[in-house]
Amino acid sequence: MIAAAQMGPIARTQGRPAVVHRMIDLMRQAKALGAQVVAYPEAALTAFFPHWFTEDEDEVDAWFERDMPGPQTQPLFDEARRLGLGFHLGYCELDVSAGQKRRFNTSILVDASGRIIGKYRKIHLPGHAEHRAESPFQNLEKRYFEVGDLGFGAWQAWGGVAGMIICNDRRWPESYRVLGLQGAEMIFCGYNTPVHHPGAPEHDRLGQFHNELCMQSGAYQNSAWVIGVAKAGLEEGVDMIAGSCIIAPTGELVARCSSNGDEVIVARCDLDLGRSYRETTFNFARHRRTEHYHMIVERTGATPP
Ligand code: ING
Repeated sequence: MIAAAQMGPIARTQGRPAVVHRMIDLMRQAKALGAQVVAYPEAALTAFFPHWFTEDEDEVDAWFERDMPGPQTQPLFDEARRLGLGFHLGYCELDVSAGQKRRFNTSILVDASGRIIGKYRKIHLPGHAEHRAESPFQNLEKRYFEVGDLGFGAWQAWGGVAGMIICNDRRWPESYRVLGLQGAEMIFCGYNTPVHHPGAPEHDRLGQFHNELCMQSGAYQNSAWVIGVAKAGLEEGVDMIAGSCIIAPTGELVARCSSNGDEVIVARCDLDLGRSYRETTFNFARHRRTEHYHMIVERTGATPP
């Protein structure tokens, strides 16, 4: 059984101990519902600070974790071990090595003993690097994070193969395919997705539809379970979609949150369901013809490419 632990807004003033307390409560609910694994959202420990502009480096760094687990996140690892639960966690990673600071939008998989099984650093950073004063809110991931340098990894976990993507990654088919080519059977994806897209307000009405469309297609086309977990609700003036869901390799959405706050959903994720598709319809070795996937671009007329 896999649980998705959707989280409601985290105020800028809400410290990590209070957030971890909420997360432990969700973990206990997941355990009570029979879960082996619980998945938390992207940037689950703090407000999603890329939604506002600051030039103060110390203020930016305060949103990051230098150690994982650190003193304020250790209680989460301890409770997971006590309950015998594995978990997925999205957080903002400050990596200081050789005197250099590197900042990533990161997620990890942790087993029931508290060991970190695998780490992923977000590759598709949406938004912009410069302050857009005219916008009702920012998306400054290109300013605050480096592009992930670990690739898309897959690890043996919970009786199968597990991988991670983060938020905007879920909109790009390559993210799932690179994991599918590694035989990923469970793909964990946290997200912080505003309802309103300042650059394209006409897209707003389709926010939930696109959220499900991209994860359902990724799941089906790669014969994997996809667990999408939102940080949802009105957070520091930015309304974010909820709709956390668990999607089967069939592409069917088998569980979905009905609130936009802290809420746990679970599904019995039978990995044989994915194998059924991987051995037939999506038997990559038998059916994919990568040698024929070349592109021919013929430009006619004066318009340059
Ligand atoms: N957020 C959003 C996401 O990809 C976005 C940004 C929203 C991009 C809607 C395009 C359309 O869900 C993050 N944090 O990636």
